[in-house]
Amino acid sequence: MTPPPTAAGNLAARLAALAEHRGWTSRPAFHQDHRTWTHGEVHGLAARAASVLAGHGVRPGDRVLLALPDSLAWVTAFLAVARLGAVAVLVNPELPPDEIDFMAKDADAALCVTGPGPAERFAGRARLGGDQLVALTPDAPPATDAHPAGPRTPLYIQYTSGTTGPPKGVVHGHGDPETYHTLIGDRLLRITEDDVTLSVSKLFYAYGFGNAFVFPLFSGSSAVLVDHRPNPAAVDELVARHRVTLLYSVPSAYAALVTDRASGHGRCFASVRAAVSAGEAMPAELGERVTELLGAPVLEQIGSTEAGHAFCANSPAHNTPGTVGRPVPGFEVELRDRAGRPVPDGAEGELWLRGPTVTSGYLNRPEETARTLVDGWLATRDLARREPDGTYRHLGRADDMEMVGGITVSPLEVEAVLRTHPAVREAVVVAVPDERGATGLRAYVVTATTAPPGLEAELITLARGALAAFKVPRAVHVVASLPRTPTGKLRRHLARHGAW
Ligand code: 3SK
Repeated sequence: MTPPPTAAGNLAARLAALAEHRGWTSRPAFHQDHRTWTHGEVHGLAARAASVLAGHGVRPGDRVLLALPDSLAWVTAFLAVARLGAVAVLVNPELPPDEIDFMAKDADAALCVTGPGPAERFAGRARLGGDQLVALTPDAPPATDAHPAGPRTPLYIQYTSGTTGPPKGVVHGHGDPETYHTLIGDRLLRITEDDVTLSVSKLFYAYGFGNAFVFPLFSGSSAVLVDHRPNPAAVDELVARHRVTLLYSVPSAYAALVTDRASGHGRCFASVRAAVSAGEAMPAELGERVTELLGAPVLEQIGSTEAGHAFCANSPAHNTPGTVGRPVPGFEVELRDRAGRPVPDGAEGELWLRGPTVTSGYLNRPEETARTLVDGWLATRDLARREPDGTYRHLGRADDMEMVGGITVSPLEVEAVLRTHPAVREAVVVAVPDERGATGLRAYVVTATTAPPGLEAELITLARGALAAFKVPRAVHVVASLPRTPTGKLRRHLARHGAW
């Protein structure tokens, strides 16, 4: 039975009490730009920031949009919203204004806490600058009473974009962060007070939020915050400066790190004890190169905004490279065919799951919710195969498949072949119609260094030697970068339209 709402069930109150109880108040919690804030300072500032937000009219149940770069302002604003019993709407601050406006309207935000920008943005809603919040906080009185909350009381909303349609707001409750910290941060990753985290994925996103906000606050450890996406040289420098022990990133960023190191800019990664990878499958040869570079295991996992955090994961104790590991204990995973029937081990199927942190649904989207949450099971729309040892291999998204001449082709297979060429760092393959309307494959590749002359023809020859004729790209284009989400997932629909 769900426990009744109490102030102790409020996430902000729970974290502040935990820090006191475990004696973490003078231990580091967040580092940014040569400054460090302790757990005690963070919770103290958050209680004061709650008074500032209350003074700006925020009441329990209100939605407060946070469109801020990763920073102490982000952390204190989130905890302040939670303390007031309001709901934080986590938004990528780098999105174009009309996309942020859409979310402000969809969530009916009572207040938008934002970075600098023209006042007319945010759909004409009340707005508070992150820098104003920081300036007002130290002189505000601490809001001592936290609003009562139960595990399912809405706490935050993250937007997820599918390949079609507008982004959907995914709702999570006050109990979810502690649950995925217990299941993943504590039991699988064994995070201790001495760990130092660097997450390339940002706080507004499910992966970054768990890695660099939830796990450090629930474990008494610390995280390095970076207000931009760090390039390989910045990752080197931050790891060395803060003696980072847990690096969380995505395959494309690991590929850049490996390539950059190869060109001689590397520093010392001796402090890193594990490199977690999510967002998409890590090609096996890249995983080996990352392990060699960092001297630490690469732990692949898969999760989703709807699931809260990871639902299948490797751990330092049980790591099977090339797979996303086993279901996180507490989660059940099933592979089903298109008709909803279970598929046997070794066969490809769509991944369904149920578990304690799965969302209760999408904001304002009852039909999407009913399509995605069926009889308590979440349709992830990821394709996977279960190996005889119980690990899962991620085979891409169900909607990633391409059709060529009426035949379904997995672009991942073609991309893996192209990536075996030493000059290729990343590749995406999409089906595009030619001037006659006949569909053929087109590859876009990013090279590790300047593209050698004749690379396009070489890659087509390479594909001919390794693949059936209908899987060979008709054309290869060298590009500077691939279309990706801020967290590194490929935006195949943009590649299909050749526009990014
Ligand atoms: O993108 C993922 O696979 C992921 C992994 C861990 C936590 C959250 C997410 C979205």
